[in-house]
Amino acid sequence: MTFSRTCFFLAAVLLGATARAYPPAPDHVLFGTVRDELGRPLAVGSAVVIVSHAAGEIARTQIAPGTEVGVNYQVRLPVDLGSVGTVYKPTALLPTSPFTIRVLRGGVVYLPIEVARVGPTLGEPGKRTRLDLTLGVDSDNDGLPDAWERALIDRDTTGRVRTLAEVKAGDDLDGDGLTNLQEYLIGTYALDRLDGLALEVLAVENGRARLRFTTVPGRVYRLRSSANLNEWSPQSFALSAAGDVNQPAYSGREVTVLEVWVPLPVGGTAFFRLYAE
Ligand SMILES: [Ca+2]
Ligand SMILES: [Ca+2]
Repeated sequence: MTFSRTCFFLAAVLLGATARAYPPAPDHVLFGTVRDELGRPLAVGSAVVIVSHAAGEIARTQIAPGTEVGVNYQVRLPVDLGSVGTVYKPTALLPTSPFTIRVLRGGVVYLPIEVARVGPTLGEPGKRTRLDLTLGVDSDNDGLPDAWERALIDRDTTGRVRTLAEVKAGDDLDGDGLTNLQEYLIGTYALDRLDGLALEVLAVENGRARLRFTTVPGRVYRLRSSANLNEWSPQSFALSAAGDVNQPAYSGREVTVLEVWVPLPVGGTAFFRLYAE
């Protein structure tokens, strides 16, 4: 009896050691921004991202504030290295497994246009993959949802664009240096060259530069700075002339002109870039 129990115990240890090391592998993390058909990032708690494959659901997550700026979903997917022929649990994926993602919002299940175009496959264990998701229909398959393209056509009084085919993701219809896809992402009007992403230096006061830019709801704004135009670093800012320089980003809540303050190096030159997502 003692012998039997001892054998069982040893076997369990060996199996356990095997199972921990191989084939289960570190999770693969999928993350990104889920946007509605007009390009607005979905609000926290307004939808659920569901990942599944042929055998059923793998994981789901709520739209949530991300650990990174501009990220509103993150989901961990169990990975199996596939070394023993069967996966260690039914929901585990092989690194090359196809899977699908759906977004449940307001009782409606959406197949994001990025997933409808190309079925994603998982990457390496322990790695992270950014996969931004867009709700809606993209009938001309250019990455821009029909709803956004139709809204642009409806607002155009000049006759420049009349059909979905005439609104191309890579074109710059208003000549402001931003493609239509970029304007969709940052929420600017793609037929007005004055409505784009611009950063103005208003003044230099008390060792700080006063900068100005326009924000729109749902977009997140960040600055980067450089002394030589080659190396760029994240630049925090203050929201008042004497405020602490501790804002790494600003989340737009309305269409407004925002002024921010950044410290300047003594006797040096500084360059700034504005990013929106
Ligand atoms: Ca389209
Ligand atoms: Ca443009």
